Parts: sequence; structure tokens; C-alpha cells
Amino acid sequence: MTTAASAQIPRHGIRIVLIWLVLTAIAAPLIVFVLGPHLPPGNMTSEAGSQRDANVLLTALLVPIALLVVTFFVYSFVVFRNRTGGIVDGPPLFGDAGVQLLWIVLTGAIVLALAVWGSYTLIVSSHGAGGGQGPSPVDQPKGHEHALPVQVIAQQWEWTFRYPTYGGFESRDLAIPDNTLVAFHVTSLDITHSFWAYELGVKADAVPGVDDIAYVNARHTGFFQIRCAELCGLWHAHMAKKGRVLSLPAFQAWIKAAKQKNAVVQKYLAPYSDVYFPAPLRRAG
Ligand SMILES: [Cu+2]
Repeated sequence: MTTAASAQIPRHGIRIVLIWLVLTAIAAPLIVFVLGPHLPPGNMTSEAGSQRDANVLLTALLVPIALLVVTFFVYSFVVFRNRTGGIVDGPPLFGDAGVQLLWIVLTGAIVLALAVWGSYTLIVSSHGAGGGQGPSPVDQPKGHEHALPVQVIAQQWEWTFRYPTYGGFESRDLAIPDNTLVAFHVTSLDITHSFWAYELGVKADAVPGVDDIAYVNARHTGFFQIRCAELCGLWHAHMAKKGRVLSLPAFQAWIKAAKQKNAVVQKYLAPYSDVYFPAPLRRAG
């Protein structure tokens, strides 16, 4: 490399950093304030809200890194183009200890900080919602002992729901009250499924013989999607329905009507329990 060319390097570096800073200053507020509110899974529950905040932070952190790479490439394509027409090899590069060290320290710090923050969010601030931590989540939300229990039962290929506070009746529809802490007790009758209530920010494994608890506190009324998030056989994709968050009076009215509607099957149901054993197991015994 000629002396003149080497002298140009800091100037190019400063220009790239300046362009990158301007682009980042434009992109960061757009991500946080314009794109952020629309990122999944929304804000229907406090648990979903904390997951959305995680998505906003990750996007806001990753976009400057992507912009730096793109800026460097575009700048290089434009400025360092070979305009002579002939095929000329560029000067050989033999590494740069400073840049390498900076790269390792910076990326290492970002990854470690995200790992610490991600673990904290998963374990503490999301209260085990969707963490699938089994019957005793590492962290439980305040007042969890007074949470409204709703049992979610998966089987090939249907979801049913039981309300132990209201006599343990079983319903094919799911409704929960707003501004109330709800404890989903997710289990399965046959094989492994996964209860994914998208807008609630809940994804909990449904495993036979396991009572998997996930808490949610819905901020407002509305519909939410329920899906099975574990490939569970031929009609896996049919394990989809809509759940509802109702106001407390509407929920109580719904409970009354649903209990009445499902009363005919009540006598065929097993008594309410944390888990149930599927018929083949019972036959084997
Ligand atoms: Cu399933």
C-alpha cells in the first residue's frame, strides 16, 4: 500500500462512522417508536408486553450492527471501485490487531449482556409465562396463590379447558377475565403438545403426567389465538381456536352459561386432578 493510500484510511473510517451514526440516529427512534408498538406478540397481557419489549430492544440493538455492515459495504463498493478498467489486485491485508481486539470485545460484550438480560427476563420478569417450567416455576408473580386456575387439556386433536373454582366443569371454549391473574395448568392426555396462546404471550408444553403452570394477567378484553406449537400428528394444524378475554361480569355470565351447557357431560368426566392418565395406560394396568 502506498503512503498516500494509507494516509486516506482514517479519513474513510471517519466518513463511514459518520454515515453510520446518521443512519443509526434515524433508524433507532423509528424502531422504538414507530415499529416497536407493532412488534409481536403485542400488549394484551403484561407477560406479552415484556416479550414485546424484548423484541424492541433486540431489534434496536441489532439494526445499528446491520447498518454498520451495510454502510461499510456500500461505501467500499462506491469509493474503492476499480475505475482503471484493468484487472488489478488490491494490496494484501495482514490483519489488524486493534480492529480484531475491538471486534471480539464488542461482540463478546453484546452477546454476554443479552444472555444475562434474556435469562433475567425469561425467569423473573415474565414469571415463567411460556417458559414451560413445570409445576413450580422458578419465579412466581405476586399474589400467585390467589390466581384463578384454568386447566388446559391437550389431546389428539383438541383443546379442552376445566375450571376447578367452578366445580371443575369442562368446556371446549376458553375464556378468562381481564385484570385478573390467571394460572394456566397445562397438561395432556396422550402425547406432547404445546399450548400457544399467541396474544397472551404464553407457550407452555402440554405433557402427559405433568402440570405445567404459566401465569397471565390480561390488560384488556378481546380475542386471542390458540395453537398447538408441537407437531403432534395428522391433525396437528386443526388444534387451533380462539379464546376470549372478558370483563369480570361478562366472564361470570359466561361461566354460568358454559357450566349449564356442559352439565350433561359432567358425570362422564374424571374428577378434577392436576394430571390424568390416558386410557391406554389405564387399560395396560
Ligand atoms: Cu397438538
